[in-house]
Amino acid sequence: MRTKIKSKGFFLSVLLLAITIMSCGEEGKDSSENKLVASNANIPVTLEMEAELTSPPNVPRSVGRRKAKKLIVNMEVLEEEGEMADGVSYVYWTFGGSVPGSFIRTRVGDEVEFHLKNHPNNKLPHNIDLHAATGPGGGAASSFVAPGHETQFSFKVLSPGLYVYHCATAPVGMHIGNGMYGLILVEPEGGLPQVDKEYYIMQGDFYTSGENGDKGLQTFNMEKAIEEDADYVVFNGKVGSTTGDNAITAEVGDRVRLFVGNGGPNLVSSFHVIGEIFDVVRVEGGSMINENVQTTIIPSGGAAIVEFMVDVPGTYILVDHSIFRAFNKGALGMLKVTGEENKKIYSGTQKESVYQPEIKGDKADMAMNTKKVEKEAPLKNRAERIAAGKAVYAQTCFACHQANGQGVPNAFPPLAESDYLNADVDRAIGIVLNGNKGKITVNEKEYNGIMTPQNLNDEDTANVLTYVYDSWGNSKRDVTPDMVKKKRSSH
Ligand code: HEC
Ligand SMILES: [Cu+2]
Repeated sequence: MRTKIKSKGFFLSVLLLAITIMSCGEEGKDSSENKLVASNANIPVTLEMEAELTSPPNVPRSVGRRKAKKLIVNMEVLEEEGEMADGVSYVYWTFGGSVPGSFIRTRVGDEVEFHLKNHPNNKLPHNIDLHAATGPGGGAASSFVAPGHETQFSFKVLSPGLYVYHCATAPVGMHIGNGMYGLILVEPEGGLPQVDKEYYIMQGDFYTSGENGDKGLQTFNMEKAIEEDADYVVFNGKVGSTTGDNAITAEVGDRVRLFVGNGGPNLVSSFHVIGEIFDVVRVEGGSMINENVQTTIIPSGGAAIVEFMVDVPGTYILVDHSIFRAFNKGALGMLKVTGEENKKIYSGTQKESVYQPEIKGDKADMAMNTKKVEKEAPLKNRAERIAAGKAVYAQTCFACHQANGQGVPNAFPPLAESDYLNADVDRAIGIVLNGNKGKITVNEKEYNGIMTPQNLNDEDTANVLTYVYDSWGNSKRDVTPDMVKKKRSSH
């Protein structure tokens, strides 16, 4: 559609429009949009300035009322080793040293003079395709650059919206899969409405030589990438980029705007913030506005702008609601909101009491039967108890502490080789029985989360802890139902 604008057809339609404004109605929305974009091509630029570039989660200052300018973008490609997850490293290919790459903020009518510099220490040639640019390859054809070289091209920014840029050098999927993507925002004349907080979040999927959690330096795995079998799905390039101390923040009453992109290379994101409703979504980063949205879809190579007011303090979790990606592959971030409670909007737990419905008829028999079975076959030997504990773990603890007890950085502490666990068995029993909140330090890292009571009986509690102590380099000690019973009654 946009190429049409620049063709003769466009001039013809302008001519027609000049002759009769009535024709506008017949040609419909398409032509009025074309007219707008075409007139953006004629916005004059006067001064020149260097673009402010920021790494995630930050964004440059808004354009506000500034006039269109010649905007000079100096972007450096860096191939650098970074951390994918705790103890897992990866050689990222980046625009500007971060994944996603530096955020570029422009307005319609800007004439972007793009300088792409390929650092001499890099090993490969790269280029850039900006979805905000109109022209062959979005700039890719003009920006191919070898290590130790710089290329320059320029483009006129025609259409407002939030756009992805990425490397388009063959094999394209590999360059994108190694982190070569970012966002470029084109604000309309006069800028987007002012908000209190703005952040830059971009999802990406990664395919590594080892499995998720395998330590050490990981390399790109082409077969898994082709199968779309991601080991990591993350926000801002790594597991935990936006959790714990790295969480983005706001205060009660703030209006928050998230510029959310998806670099892919493969997966479509179902972007959701747990505990919030998006007041406004600029769908696919374009001009269409949707309101009161729970989850918005962000295609690979696409973006969305979401906005919401934060009314109640607390931690809001950003996820790809394809939820195993969030809890098992890393697509999880946090927005921490501080300020006054508002009990009218959210009460917190008002009451907690025992719920024990009367069991009648068949169900009662069944319940008694199970009890009988439990009594008839007590698990005496250690191997049996560990096996039973493993099953409890898979049902109850796994979601937070993860399959191999490795936890989730800044969110859920590890149970594997946990100094905290091994130091005090009585305390560990207490945590499983009663939950835990407040700051604790596990293996020199601080956690400040909430573990709820697990509602397990003495037997299951003993078994799961015996399993945990027996696994992943822990101290191998036994936890018996009697120990649990004693702890329970001492409470
Ligand atoms: C909903 C998530 C969640 C579940 C489910 C969960 N935990 Fe936790 N667990 C946590 C959090 C969060 C903490 C840290 C609490 C804090 O910061 O005070 C924690 C802390 C712990 C600790 C102490 C810290 C350490 O790493 O040694 C132990 C032991 C533990 N959990 C065991 C278990 C066991 C066993 C189960 C299953 C029966 C379980 N947890 C289920 C979230 C969870
Ligand atoms: Cu590249």
